[in-house]
Amino acid sequence: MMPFLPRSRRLLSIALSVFICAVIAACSTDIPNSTLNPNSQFGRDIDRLFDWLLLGGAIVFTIVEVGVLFTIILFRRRGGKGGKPRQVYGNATLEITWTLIPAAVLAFIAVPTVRTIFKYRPENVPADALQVQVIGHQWWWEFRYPELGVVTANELVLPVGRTANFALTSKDVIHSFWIPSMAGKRDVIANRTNHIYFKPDSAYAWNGFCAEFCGTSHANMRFKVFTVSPAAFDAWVAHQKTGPRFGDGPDSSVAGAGNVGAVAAPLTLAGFTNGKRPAHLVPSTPIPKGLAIANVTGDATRGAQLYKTGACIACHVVQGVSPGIVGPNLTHFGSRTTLASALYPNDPRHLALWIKDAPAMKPGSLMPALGRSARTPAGYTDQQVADIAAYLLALK
Ligand code: HEC
Ligand SMILES: [Cu+2]
Repeated sequence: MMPFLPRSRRLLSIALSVFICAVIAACSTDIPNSTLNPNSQFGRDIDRLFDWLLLGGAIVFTIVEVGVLFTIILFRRRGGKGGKPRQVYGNATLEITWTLIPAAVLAFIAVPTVRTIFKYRPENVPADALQVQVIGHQWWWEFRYPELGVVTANELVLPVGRTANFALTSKDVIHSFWIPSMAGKRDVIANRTNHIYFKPDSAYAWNGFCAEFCGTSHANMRFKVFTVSPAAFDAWVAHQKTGPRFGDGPDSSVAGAGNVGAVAAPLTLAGFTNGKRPAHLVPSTPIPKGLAIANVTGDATRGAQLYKTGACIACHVVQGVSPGIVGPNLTHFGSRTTLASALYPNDPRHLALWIKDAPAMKPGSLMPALGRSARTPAGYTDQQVADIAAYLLALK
């Protein structure tokens, strides 16, 4: 039998393994959700502040620890000599010193911090910035580009090299807008407009989050950010400004693509086709237990009819079709890569399950269950749900 390692060796080997794990983790390059991998000047400025504070903290920590260890060792109780140590009360010099040192440390922290805060005041936004309105809802994000006449949800598209200036408000409770790899967080509050702006400096796709607890599905309130070339952005805007493409162009040929057994739809956004999308873009939320739908193929033409005559029109906008005011704009829903604020991939199966029972797919969701089940016997049949899903996916 192997002899047990002595205690000190065991502790050393644990410390070493932790250290090695940390070093290996630091080598990872695909870290899309990290503030330590900034992709805008604002993000880099915050990151530099963090580096300085970490360095300063490390220096203070080292000085204090050395002092503590020194005192412990030098003034330890030695064998034979017993009794109380000498008691010292009140030492003005010491007290003034240990007040002044932290004050100096705070000043050292405050100067660069306040300077960075002021650098990014709303007044300093460049005149040519792209204006984007962000409206937080329980539990999804509405994005409006007022100058461009574009409204979308849960997927933000931004041009590289141009400052995007966000005006943030909420329809209900307090949320917080956060794209870790771009900039800091900013609260999203009703009856108030907060601002944040930054200039993305590389083309890629990123994850965004709600960073303020806002209710049951707070953790499910995510979004995607696509930073694309100015030309790709212009093309995206031109496309968004058109009405839904269903029935008036080649895209209507995808009508038959609505098999709810299918897992992946051939989606494209800014060049991120399914095959090429980085892993962090594809949501991996499991389908809740007990939720199922028959393996049927949806028909988009029938779906269009059902949509136009159904409850959907009260809550959703499809430009020229329905004027709803509660839920996300669905005009170009088929060109989005994700569903339900980036919780699921946008494919026929997930979409059909969503329409069938949204509150099961997303706890607390304010979209009611619309498919037939024991709870909702008057709901749409699985075939009807698949038809509606095929219609929405055809809205490129
Ligand atoms: C009572 C209002 C209401 C009705 C009726 C309703 N929805 Fe919704 N819908 C919502 C809300 C609110 C959300 C956002 C839910 C969330 O993400 O938490 C939503 C989300 C969605 C989404 C996801 C959008 C996205 O950007 O990811 C789709 C798709 C959708 N609804 C389709 C439908 C269809 C199809 C119908 C009709 C069969 C329908 N909805 C009926 C309120 C409604
Ligand atoms: Cu939120």
